[in-house]
Amino acid sequence: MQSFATGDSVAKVFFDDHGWVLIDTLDDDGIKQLREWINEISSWSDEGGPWLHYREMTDFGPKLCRTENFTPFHSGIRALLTSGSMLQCASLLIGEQAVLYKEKINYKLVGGAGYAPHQDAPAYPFIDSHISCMLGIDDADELNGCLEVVSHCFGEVLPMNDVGCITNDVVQSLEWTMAPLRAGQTLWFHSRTPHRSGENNSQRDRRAIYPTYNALSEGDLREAYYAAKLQQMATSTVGNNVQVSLIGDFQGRTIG
Ligand SMILES: O=C(O)CCC(=O)C(=O)O
Repeated sequence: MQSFATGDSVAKVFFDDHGWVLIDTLDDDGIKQLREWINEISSWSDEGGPWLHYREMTDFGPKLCRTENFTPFHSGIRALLTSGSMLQCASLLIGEQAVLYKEKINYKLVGGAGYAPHQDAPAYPFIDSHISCMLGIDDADELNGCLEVVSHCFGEVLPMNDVGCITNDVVQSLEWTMAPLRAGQTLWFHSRTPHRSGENNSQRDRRAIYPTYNALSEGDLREAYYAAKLQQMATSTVGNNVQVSLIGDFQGRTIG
C-alpha cells in the first residue's frame, strides 16, 4: 500500500478522500523502544492498578488480548501518543489541534481472535467524530489478522445488528480492502470507516497500539470516556464473546 511521511500534506488529501491513510511513523530504533515498552505494560499485574487487561481463550490456552488506560502509568508511551509526530499527524488529519481520547493495545497473539465488521463511532460517546490509528508493533498481514477497511465510506453510521456491528447485508454490499502494514507504520482511519480483521492463524504475534484522538476544541474527554466505559461495562453485557468494548466487535472466546 502507498504510505506517506509524517507531516506530508498529501496524506491529508488522501485521508479526506479514502477515510484512511498509511503513514511511516517509527524507524528501527523507535520500533525497538516501542517493543520494550509494550513488554513492560503487558507484564503489569491484572490487579496492580486501574489499567485494564483483557484475556481470551485460544487453541493454545488463555492469552492477553487487550490492555487499555495505560498512558497515565507509562511516561514513554504517554510521550509517544500525546506529543511529537503522532499528535502532529492526528492534528493534521483532523484539521485542528487534536487531543488523546483513549488508547488500547490489541495483542492478537498467535491463535488470537478477530473483529467483526464495525465502525468505532457507536462505541465512542460524547462526540461524533474521532480519528484512530493502528500503530504496528509487529508486521501485520493477511495471515496474522491485519485490518481490512472500506474506502470512501465514512459519512454516516451504518445499520447495526444487536451487538453494534454492521448488519450482514450491508457488509456484503461493501468493498473491503486488505490493509497490511509493517511494524512502525500507522494506519489512520476515521471513526466511521468500516473495518474488520481475521484471526491470527500464523505463528507470528500481531500486536498493535490503537490511540484515538478528537479535536481539542470539543474537549479533553479521556477521563470521562474511561469513567463511562467502566460504568457501562459493569452494568450491561453485549454478546457472548470477551467484552473489550461498548460494542460486541471482538470475537474472542471467554476463559472458563
Ligand atoms: O486489532 C484488530 O485486529 C482490530 C481492532 C478493532 O477493530 C478495534 O479494536 O475496534
